[in-house]
Amino acid sequence: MFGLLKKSLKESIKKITKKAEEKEERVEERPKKVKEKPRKKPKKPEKPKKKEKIERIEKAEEEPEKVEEKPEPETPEEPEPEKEEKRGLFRIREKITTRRLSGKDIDDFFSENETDFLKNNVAVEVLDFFSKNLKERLVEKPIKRTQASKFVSQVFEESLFAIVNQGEVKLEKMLKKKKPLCLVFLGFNGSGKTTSIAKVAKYFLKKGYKPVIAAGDTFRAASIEQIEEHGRKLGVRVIKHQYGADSAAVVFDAVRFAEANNYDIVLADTAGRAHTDKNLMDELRKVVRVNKPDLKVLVVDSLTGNDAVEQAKQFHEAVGVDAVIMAKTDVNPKGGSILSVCYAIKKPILFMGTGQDYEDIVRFDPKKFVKDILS
Ligand SMILES: Nc1nc2c(ncn2[C@@H]2O[C@H](COP(=O)(O)OP(=O)(O)OP(=O)(O)O)[C@@H](O)[C@H]2O)c(=O)[nH]1
Ligand SMILES: [Mg+2]
Repeated sequence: MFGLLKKSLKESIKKITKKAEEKEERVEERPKKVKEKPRKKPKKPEKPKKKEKIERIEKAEEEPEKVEEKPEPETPEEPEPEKEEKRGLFRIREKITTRRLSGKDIDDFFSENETDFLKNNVAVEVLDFFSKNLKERLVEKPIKRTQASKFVSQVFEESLFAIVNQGEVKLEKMLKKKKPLCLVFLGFNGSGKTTSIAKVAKYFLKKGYKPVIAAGDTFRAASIEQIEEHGRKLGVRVIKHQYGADSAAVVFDAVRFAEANNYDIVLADTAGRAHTDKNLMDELRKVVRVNKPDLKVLVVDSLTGNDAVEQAKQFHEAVGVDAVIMAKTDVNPKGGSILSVCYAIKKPILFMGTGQDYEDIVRFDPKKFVKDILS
């Protein structure tokens, strides 16, 4: 999975590490801290005890010509100049050899490798963020000679994480609070909506929840039969109307059915549409307006390439996407569209589709994803 992106990132880490290693060495000498002995506090002159005091007063009265001697306060110990000298002699100096990258180094790297990233569907705005992030963390930072590769890898990991970590959808927590939950699946033609619904239904069945499917695609020929077939195979109830019926009404009926029959979750299919198709986008707005779904899930075909970002932005603008499913990641060696889509609309990836079987779906874990593409 994402072989090309992995390769590109691995090479990038190597190139930046090499840039750092080629830099002139800087030797910083830091005196090792010498633990100084605490200086002796000057002793306070001892207070004469009460009894002594009275005796002295009495004595003084007897011998008035004698002046009472004040006890000499002890003076603090002056540091001997000899000791100071010794401390200097034994001062251990720690040598650290470091390199520092400049802003130009990072700019040069990006202008040399931009095409490679773009070819892997990493969007320009993601590259800009990435470059800014690398600069903030790498430029003029002392990089220890022996640890350059580790340091650069770590900075890459943190920067990629910042791109894909766009929050989390806590499905199980949501299910505890509200039943039935209503999830509407939307997206471009053929992106993988219907298949993803079947996979998500299986995912919930395995967790012991009761899902019901709404056959909300009343537009495309054979779409109702397709989803009914999934329902039959999975043993999941499908609520349907006729072709050409109002999609919003199908979803509405499915929610009422789920409420009346104690179902946990409604998974609503919708017709595939281009974000440029005004009528179909209006129909989608109506589905959302009437049913107020708990999650509007955009299904993106990860093979779409750079157009995926534009699709995501347009759907988000039209109905407000809450989460994304990236389908067909198993057949996509590029992988950049994952970074690009979640960064473009700042929404979390809920699942990744990893094949054509019902089991081929995984929850998206940003930390694991970053570790995987850097491994
Ligand atoms: N390899 C692979 N194929 C997938 C995946 N998800 C969906 N597909 C395939 O993609 C094709 C389209 O899937 P659908 O689920 O019908 O897509 P859709 O978005 O519902 O399509 P429309 O309703 O026509 O807009 C089918 O052949 C699926 O088997 C996936 O994660 N991996
Ligand atoms: Mg479909």
